Amino acid sequence: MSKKSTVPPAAGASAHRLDLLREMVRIRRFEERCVELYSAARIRGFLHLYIGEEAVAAGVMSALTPADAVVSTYREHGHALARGIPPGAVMAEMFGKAAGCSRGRGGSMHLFDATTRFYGGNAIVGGGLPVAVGLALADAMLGRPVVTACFFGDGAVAEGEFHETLNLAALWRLPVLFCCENNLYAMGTAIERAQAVTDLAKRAASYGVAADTVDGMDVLAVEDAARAAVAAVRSGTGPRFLELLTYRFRAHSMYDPDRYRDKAEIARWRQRDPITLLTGRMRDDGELPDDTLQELEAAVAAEIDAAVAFADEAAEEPVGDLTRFVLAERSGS
Ligand SMILES: Cc1ncc(C[n+]2csc(CCOP(=O)(O)OP(=O)(O)O)c2C)c(N)n1
Repeated sequence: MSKKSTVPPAAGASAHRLDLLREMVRIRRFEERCVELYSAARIRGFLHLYIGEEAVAAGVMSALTPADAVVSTYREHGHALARGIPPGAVMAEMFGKAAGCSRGRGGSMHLFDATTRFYGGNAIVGGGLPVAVGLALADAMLGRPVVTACFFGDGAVAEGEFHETLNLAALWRLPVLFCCENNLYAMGTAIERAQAVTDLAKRAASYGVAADTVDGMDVLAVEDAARAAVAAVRSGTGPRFLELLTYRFRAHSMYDPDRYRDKAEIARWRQRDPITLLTGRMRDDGELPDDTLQELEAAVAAEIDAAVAFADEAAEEPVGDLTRFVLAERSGS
């Protein structure tokens, strides 16, 4: 969950569900604002939206401690926000400003923040997997009782890196939680056109990695599964794999005309919108009065307005710094 959110935490018996709802709403509204800013050419380059998949980020992050590490993909705004990177630092990164979490050099696909142990944002499909296994190896060698959560898409399962890293993580019993966000498409390619075995949990299990398939639209189911898996990984029994069945409501990226998906399929998945699902459940349980939801939406809107204002007012990088950070610098230089 967000640690640096400016929105105060909820209190009371249903506080936790409200926190999960707030996290998903923050991610959704942040990205909706990104769409507007992209259309206004304030954000440039590629932009891959996570809209529809928010339950995965909110549920998994809620199961981690601040000491755990997170590795992500190019569709990582939701992971970054749920991990606790301030929205202003994420938005400034989108704007290419020096106050961005990657000093404005990474943009949307390369969010990075060592203080929250968020090790990217990676444009290479499957590219985060070896990074995650390396981090987990380092933590294991240093005797730190922490877990590395690695997010990747179904498309990454077709990459050699997936197989090499799962094999090594299983062989060395490394503390990694593999979180596969199966949204059924890798760009314009449906999973059944690209993968001979579409049951991705089975693929992980073939390496001796305990694997579960979870409803990735149900944040409570995601959180339960993630908590159980994290506890098992932390106890030293080796890596775990979660296949999180989810769906992106928008195109692969802002440049994608999205002609490969059936409109009826999109409409079917929209009926399982993770925010609507949790809202409905909380309402049924008498946990979500209308004014609470309105207050939540207003607080999130204010938080995002502040993030955009921060990014707007932030300075451009000085031209003299343009050749810095190409190579590692000694501290003080
Ligand atoms: C190694 C590599 N091959 C191809 C690409 C081009 N590419 C970018 S995104 C993508 C699809 C990946 O799909 P998936 O892993 O399922 O993630 P999703 O976009 O669905 O979240 C591809 C093939 C790339 N960036 N890196």
